[in-house]
Amino acid sequence: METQQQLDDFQARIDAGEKIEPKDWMPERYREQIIRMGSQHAHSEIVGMLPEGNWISRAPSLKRKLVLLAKVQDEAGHGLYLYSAIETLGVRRSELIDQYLYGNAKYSSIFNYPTLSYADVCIIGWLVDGAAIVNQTKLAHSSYGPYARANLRICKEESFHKKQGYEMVAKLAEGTPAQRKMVQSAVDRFWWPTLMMFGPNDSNSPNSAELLKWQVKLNTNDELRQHFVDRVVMEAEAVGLTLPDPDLKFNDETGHWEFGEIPWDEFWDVVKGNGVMNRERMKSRRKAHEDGAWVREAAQAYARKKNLSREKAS
Ligand code: FAQ
Repeated sequence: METQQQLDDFQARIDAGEKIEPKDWMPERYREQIIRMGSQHAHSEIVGMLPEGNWISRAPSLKRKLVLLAKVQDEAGHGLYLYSAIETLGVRRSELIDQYLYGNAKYSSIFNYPTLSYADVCIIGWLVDGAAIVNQTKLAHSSYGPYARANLRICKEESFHKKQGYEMVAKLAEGTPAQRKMVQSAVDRFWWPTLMMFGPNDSNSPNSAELLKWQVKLNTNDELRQHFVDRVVMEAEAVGLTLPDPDLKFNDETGHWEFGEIPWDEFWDVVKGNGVMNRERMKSRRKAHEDGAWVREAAQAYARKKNLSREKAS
C-alpha cells in the first residue's frame, strides 16, 4: 500500500531534480510506466535494424557497406543498453521480449514502412535518427537514472548516424537527375511517418500527464515534434529538397514552422498492426529469436558452469 507521504516524498525528489535509482522507493505506477515506455523503446531499436539491414548486401560501395553495417550494429547495441536499464526494475529481459514477439507490446510505427531504394537508408539516417535524437536528448535527462544514462550513450551514437545520413542525402541531392528523384521520393514517403514517431497529439496522449509529472518525459509529444520540424526545414532547404507539405509556413509571431495535419488514421492503423510491413517485421524478428535459441541456451549453460566452479573454489 502506497501512503500519501511516500508519494509526496517521491514527488519532492523528482521536483528537486534528483535521479531515481533502482533500489529507491518508487510508486508502482512509475515502475510500470518506465517498463512500458523503456521496453517499447528497446523493441524499436531492435526492429529498427530491419529496414536498413535490408540494404547491407546492396550498399553502393564498400565504404557505404561498412558504415551501414556499423550503424545497424549500433542499433542492436542501443536495444541492449535499454533492456539492461529496464531489467534494473526487476523484470526479466526474456519476459519483455516475449511481450513484443508473442504479446501486444508496441514498437515505433516508423519501422513498419518499407525501404524501397538505397535513398531510403539515407533518409532514415537523416530524418528517423534525427527525430530519435530530438526525443532522446531530452530522455537523457529523464528521472530514472539507468534509463537516462542509457539514452545519453545512445545519443552520442545517434548523432553520428544522423550526420552520415545527412551527408548521403546531400550527395544524392547534388547528384544526377535520377539520384535527385530517388532521394526526393524517399523524403516524400518518410516525411509524415517521421512526424508520427513523436506520438499522438498532446490532447490524445493518455500517458503524457503522468510521465511529465514524474519527469520521465521532459517535453510533450507536440513540443518535440515542433522542435524537430523547426530544425529539419532548414536542413531540407540547404540541400534543395522539398518537404511534402503545402501547409508548411513560417510564423513570424511564434518563431516556428507551422505544418499540415498529420494523417492520424494511418498512424493508428500502423500502431494496431496493419502497416505495410508490420507482419513481415514480426515474422523476421520471431524467426531470428527462435533461430537464436541455441545461442541463449549455450550462454546460460556456460554461465551456470562458471558459477558452479566459482562456488566450488570459494
Ligand atoms: N509508434 O500516450 P502516448 C529510433 C503508443 S527509436 C508506436 O503519447 P507515450 C532509433 C504509445 O506507446 C524510436 N506506438 O505514449 C532508430 C501508447 O500506447 P500504450 C523509438 C506509439 O509513451 C533510428 C499510445 O500510443 N523511440 O528511432 C507511437 O507518452 C533509426 C499512446 O501514446 C522511443 O521509443 C509510435 N510512434 O509517448 C533505430 C523513445 N507513439 O503503450 C533504427 C521513447 C505513441 O499506452 C534506425 N519513447 N505510441 O499501449 C517515447 O518517447 C514515448 O513513448 C513516445 C510515446 C513519444 C513514443
